Parts: sequence; C-alpha cells; structure tokens
Amino acid sequence: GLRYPERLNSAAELLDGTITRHGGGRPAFRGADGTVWSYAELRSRVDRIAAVLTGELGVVPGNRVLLRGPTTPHLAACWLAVLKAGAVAVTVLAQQRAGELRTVCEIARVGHALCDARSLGELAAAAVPGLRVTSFGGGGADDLLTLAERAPDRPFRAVDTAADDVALIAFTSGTTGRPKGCMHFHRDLLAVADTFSAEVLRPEPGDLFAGSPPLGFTFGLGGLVLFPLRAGACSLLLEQAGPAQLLAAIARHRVSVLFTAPTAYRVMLDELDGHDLGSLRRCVSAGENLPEATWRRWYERTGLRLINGIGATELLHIFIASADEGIRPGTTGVPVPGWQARVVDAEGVPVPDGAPGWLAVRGPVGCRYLADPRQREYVRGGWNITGDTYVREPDGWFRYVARADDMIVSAGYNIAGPEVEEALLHHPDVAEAAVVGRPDEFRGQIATAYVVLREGASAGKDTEEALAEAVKERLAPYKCPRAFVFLDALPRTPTGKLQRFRLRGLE
Ligand code: 3SK
Repeated sequence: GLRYPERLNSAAELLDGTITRHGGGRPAFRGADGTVWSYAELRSRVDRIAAVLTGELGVVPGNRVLLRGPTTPHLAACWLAVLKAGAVAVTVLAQQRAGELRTVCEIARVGHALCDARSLGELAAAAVPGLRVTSFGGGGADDLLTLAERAPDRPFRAVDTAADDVALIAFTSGTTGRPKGCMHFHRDLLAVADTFSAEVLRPEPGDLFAGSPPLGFTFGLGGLVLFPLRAGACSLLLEQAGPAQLLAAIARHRVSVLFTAPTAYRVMLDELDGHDLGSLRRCVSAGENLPEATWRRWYERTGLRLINGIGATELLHIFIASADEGIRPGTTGVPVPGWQARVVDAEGVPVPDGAPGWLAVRGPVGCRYLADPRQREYVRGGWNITGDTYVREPDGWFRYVARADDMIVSAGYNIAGPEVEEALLHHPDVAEAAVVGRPDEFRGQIATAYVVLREGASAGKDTEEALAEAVKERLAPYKCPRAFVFLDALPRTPTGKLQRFRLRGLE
C-alpha cells in the first residue's frame, strides 16, 4: 500500500522532493508563448509567491484561496504557492459566471482570490462579501507577480501540514443542482500520481505532457501538474487547448503524453492530415466514456493505444483504466493498482458478473463533500458509489453501461444510451451522437438520437434510415432510435461532459 509520512506538504514534495530526486535544471513548465521554467526557477517563483501570500496578503494556514484563470505556468505556480503556504486551493473553471463563483465562495468560505488579470470581470461582478482579490499578470505595483519579483529570492519553508490536512477543494461541475465541493488532502494529491500515473501511465522525466482539461477540473490538475511534477517531467500549459491547437502544439513542442476527452480525439481524427504526431507516446482519454469505434480509429491512424480511464472529482482522478497490449477496446479496464472496484445493487450487495449494477469503488482517495448531506448518497458502507452503471466481466474487466440515470426504459426494455451512441459512431457520416429517452404516450419513453453529422453528409430521411440500419446491424432492433434529430453541436458542460438533461428538455 501507499505510505506517506504523517507530516506532508504535497507542494513541497512535488517541488523540493522532485528537485532532490532529479535536480533543478530540467524543464518543469512550458507556456504556449515559448516560456520555459526549469524546476529551480519554478521553485523560486513559487517560494516568492508563497512569501507574498503569507506576508503582505495575510494568508494563514487553512485559509481557502480561490484560483481563477486560463491554464498558464503562472496559474500553476500560484496553485503550488497556496499549498506550500498551508492554505487550501479552491479551483474553478474560467467559464464560470458571477453567480456560480459567488456560490463556490459561499460554500467554501473563500477569503482570498488569486485571479489572472484577464479573468477579473466575472469575479468582480460576483461581488463576494469580504473577498480579497489579488490579480496576476496585468502589471502594476499591486500585481501579485510584481510583488513576488520584489520579494527576496530565498527558500520559503513550506508550512508543516499534516498528510490529512485539506489541500484542495474541487467543485463538481454539476450538470444539475447546487455544486458540491470535494475536499482532498495533501496525501491524496500524491496518491493519484502514485497510483494511476505511476502504475498505468508510467511517465519518464523526459516526457512532455499537454492536454485540454483546465486546472479547475481535477482531470487537468492531475494530468498537467501533479503527474508531470511527481515524475520530474515537463508540462506544456496551453491557454487555448481545443483539438486544432492540440494538434499544432504536439508537433511544435514534441508533446509525448496527451490528456483529453473522447470528443477531442474524434475531432482530431478528422483533422490529422499534415500534422506530425510522431512524438506522442501515451494518450489518455477520460471525462466521458470512450466508444470502441473511437479507440479503433485512433489506433488505426496513429498506431497508439488510447489509455481509457474513468475518474471522478470526488475521487480526484482515474481509478479504473488499462494500458498497452492488455487493453480490451470497448471496456474501461481494471481497477488501478491500489484501488478496488465492484458492481453492486441498490442495497450495496455485489451483483453476479455480467449483470449491470452500480459501480462501487474504494482506494487511497475517498469522497468528502464539504458540508453537504449528499455525502450519504455517495459513500455507502465504505464504498464510493459513482453514479455509473457498469458490468464486471467474469475475468475482472469493467465495461461501462451508462450513467445510472441515462437508462432509457421503452416499452419495458432497458436501453443504455451510450451503447446506441457507440453503434451510431461506427457510421461514417456521424461525428457525434447522444441518445436519450423522450416521453412517449405508448412506450413510456422512446430512444431519440441527437446526431451531429460530418461535413458533407446531409440530414434527411435517407440518412435517418441509413443510421437506423447501422444500429440494427450491431444491436437488437428494440434499441434502434425511433426518432432522429440533427444538430450542429451537442450541449456540453465547460469540462466537456454531455448535458443529456438539456437534450431531454428539447422537443
Ligand atoms: O470527471 C471525470 O470524468 C474525471 C476523469 C478523470 C479524472 C478526473 C475526473 C474528475
């Protein structure tokens, strides 16, 4: 099992610990503008920011500090400084609006905010009572970076936190309902690096990481900060990280480890021509289920096996995954070493292999909602119930079925939307697909397919029939959508998750 000392400051471990192991001269962060910071330079910047936080700004251990801005080396340095100063980082997404920011500040009792100067507008509009906002990157005497430059360049002694002191409050993007703040300890931040990253991803100090998820989404925090720093590798932090920018950045910077979601892999597949992906070694897909069709197309075009994984903000990062030759396309994989998973019924009793049920997980990180009664629904009998329906195959592989509330019940049949989506994605005209239940007088619900067509394909009865045929070729006919709707894009959360509830609300 994992063992950490009782006193542990994760930011110190990620900086000073890594420098002790690998030296300070290697590159730690790169920016899109060509900036390169070595580990020694990153540490010096972090230490000076931490000195300003605990000096002029009056931050004391345990204070909650909001971090907001596009993905840049400066944002990541602020995040590390907050932790080194013994305070608690509260991360949000750049897209979050004033009302959402106010709610987050209220729930987490945030007293300070460090905000990229370009992202101040919404935070100012949030008008959070008592919040002290310090901006960075905009210049001027009060700018955090100016204050940090003026601070003496001497080591900052990391605050002596306990391994189980809270280091991070990460909010679930929450497709519905009030957001939930998930508290994570210093040791949790290392544990995800020492399980999924060390055991499945297996990065090397020469790797360059890049990806699309922002640092306000724990998928991005892990993939772009925790994992590279723990391994002594380098991270390319991109403000603009859509599929086109990722493709250009991979070739330009020689990215070797990529983190993004299935949708982005699909878009990249359509735009691969003329891009050199020869530097890529590891490609991680999470955030949503990875359809087998996407896995296969990526493999055929790049020769790379996508590392599929399921993670959760509640559990910080990925807990079921698979890599290399062992991958079974179409499944999520097996529990990451250090984690356990099983499939249970509504009472928490394991169901037989092959039968669908609730995914239950436990491991070195657990769900701890901040002051939220929904904790009792998520953690039952010591297991975290993620809200996904899964099947465990007899030899221990976990196959995704649906989010538990994404099952469509039509004329007494259970239809898993993602399974039908997978079948639709095999059709060459389909770029994106979402299948949800629409109320129906006779059948209770009917499966309705919302489809984004590839360029050149046209919506119409013929296409509907061709898509229906494509589904019936792969699945029992009762699973075939009874209605098709063609859209330009599917509704998604800022972290890229499909918002099925919005499709259910469409007529
Ligand atoms: O929410 C997710 O899907 C996720 C995936 C990987 C790592 C972390 C998270 C939150």
